[in-house]
Amino acid sequence: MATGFFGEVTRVPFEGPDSDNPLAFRHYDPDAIVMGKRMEDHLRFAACYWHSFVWPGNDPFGGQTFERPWFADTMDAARLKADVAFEMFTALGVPFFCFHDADVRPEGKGFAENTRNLSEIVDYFEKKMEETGVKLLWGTANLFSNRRYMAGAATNPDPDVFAFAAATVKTCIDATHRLGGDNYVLWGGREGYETLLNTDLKREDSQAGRFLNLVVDYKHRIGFKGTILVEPKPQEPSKHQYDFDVATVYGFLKRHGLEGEVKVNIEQGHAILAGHSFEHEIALAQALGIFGSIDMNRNDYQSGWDTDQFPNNAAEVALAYYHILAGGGFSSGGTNFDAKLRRQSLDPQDLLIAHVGGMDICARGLKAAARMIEDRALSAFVEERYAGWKVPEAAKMLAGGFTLGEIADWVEKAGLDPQPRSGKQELLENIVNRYV
Ligand code: XLS
Ligand code: NI
Ligand code: NI
Repeated sequence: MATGFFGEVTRVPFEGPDSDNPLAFRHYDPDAIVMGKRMEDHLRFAACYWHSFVWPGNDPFGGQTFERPWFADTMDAARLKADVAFEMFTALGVPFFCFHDADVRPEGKGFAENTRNLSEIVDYFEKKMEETGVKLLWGTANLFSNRRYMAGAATNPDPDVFAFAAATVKTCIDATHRLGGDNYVLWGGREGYETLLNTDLKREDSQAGRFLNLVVDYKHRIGFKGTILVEPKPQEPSKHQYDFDVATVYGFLKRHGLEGEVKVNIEQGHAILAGHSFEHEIALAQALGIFGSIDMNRNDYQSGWDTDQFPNNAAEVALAYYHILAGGGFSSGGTNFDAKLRRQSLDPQDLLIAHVGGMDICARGLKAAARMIEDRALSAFVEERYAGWKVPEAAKMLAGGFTLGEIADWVEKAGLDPQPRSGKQELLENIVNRYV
């Protein structure tokens, strides 16, 4: 039986670009074919549980603004929350959802009760997923809200916290595995430090390396076929977080022998916090072979904080999908909205409207990106820019076939006199604007 939380709305339709219905898609048409593939299969949208159904609307100066009938720490409330969540997923037509253990089950008195509560709600999810066809993009453990994680989970100075966190992750991978999740995410919310005055960096790095190795080992033991993803973020909540950005995570994975096992979940807002663009993080992850999935939520450019807003900039989104498509698109990953309403957006329909807008912007970005790829609008120029490397001497030099001395001989003999060439940035920017 429907909860009635969203009123009459049961399914948001596609009505095309001319529609002025706020509860209709103007660009997201799941069955439209883009580069030979259905739009839904390209974008692989997921809605997250935590921001839409758990966050009370508080900020550092004010408390709860949202009043939701499921705001209570009981199993009944958890089931009502699940009912409404799946109604939202279905109304939006998102094929996937994501959750933390703490989002979906009441907080127990300790590990055993937490595990029981989680497993009870996972049973409930199994039925809901069966009924609705909604699938799990990824599961994860909340290793940052409870006070026991104040000084970190894997990187805590207290080995008992490490063990508690490891045991909790085990139960969350089990849950993800049972629900057929495509990925398992680790965001190191408290893996970092507040002050170096009390911190042993080298030890904490080895703890984090051991933790992730345990996770990967467990995945293989139970035959979980999903991808393990680490989500980089440079700060907030810690002053400094260890998984700073894609490059830092790659170094960490290499150091601990995990670069072939673990990929990244890149969040737009975290990229900005790290002083990068979203497309930089995506393109770098593609280049390093560790691109996995994205959290498609932006930050406010003025406040400089992780505000988790729904995306609304077609040009930025187009460049993100451009690099995703250029690398072959998603495999196990997808587009998760790790995004929340503004705290004044109180109405149930605001939840739908926010996702509809985000999904439409992504669809517009995807279409623009696909056309740029099909027309080779940028790639032809980039290819031509590096064409000199096809010359036999240049190819040999790159392959390690010359010493410095031999290169010097070649430069002299051939009389090389390189001339600078225009990088054409403005031209390329104008081309992108034509597609967006
Ligand atoms: C917080 C992170 C978090 C992860 C999942 O900033 O984005 O929401 O996506 O733990
Ligand atoms: Ni975030
Ligand atoms: Ni995130």
